[in-house]
Amino acid sequence: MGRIAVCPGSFDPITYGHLDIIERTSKIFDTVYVSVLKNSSKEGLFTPEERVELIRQVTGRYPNVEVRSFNGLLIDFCEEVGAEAIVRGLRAVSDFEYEMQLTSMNRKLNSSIETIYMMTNNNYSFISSSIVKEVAKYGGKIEDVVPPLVEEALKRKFNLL
Ligand code: COD
Repeated sequence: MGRIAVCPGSFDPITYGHLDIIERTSKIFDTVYVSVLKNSSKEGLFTPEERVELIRQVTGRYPNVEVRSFNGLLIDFCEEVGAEAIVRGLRAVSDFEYEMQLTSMNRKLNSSIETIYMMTNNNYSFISSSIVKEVAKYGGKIEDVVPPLVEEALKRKFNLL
């Protein structure tokens, strides 16, 4: 089993920014669970099942990456899979406040699970799922920010194929 980490998120849809964090985490930990939140307050473009499927396809080349969806609290999912760390990406200062709240609350709920932050890769620091969706919706070029499979799925969602 070894050392286990969880990379949690909405992943609506997965971008090269997410993928970079997942890949780097997979080099440090023995097993990485990419966990897709089901009970989100935000209405997603993709269903949790569609997001899981897209992530599975684009992470297929990493043998130690498993993709799951979860309901409820992140910390409960971490306990269930035996993870010792949550790994999150940090882009700009604007991410910091939310991440601080998330980490502090998770630590209050279970102090034995550590949260680790990875600084975004400079090439991807400007990417977010929401910006990608907006650009895709109006037919803009997104090939540099999401894998080809995700680009196709987005075009299909917006009836551009
Ligand atoms: N570069 C680097 N990292 C990036 C980039 C980028 N371009 N884009 C995104 N990331 C990172 C994010 O920082 C994050 O670490 C990860 O990728 C996923 O991003 P998102 O936006 O898909 O994920 P979020 O922020 O919507 O995820 C929120 C959670 C699902 C983690 C959170 O809502 C949660 O834990 N919910 C469960 C309920 C719970 O336990 N609540 C109490 C917690 S206080």
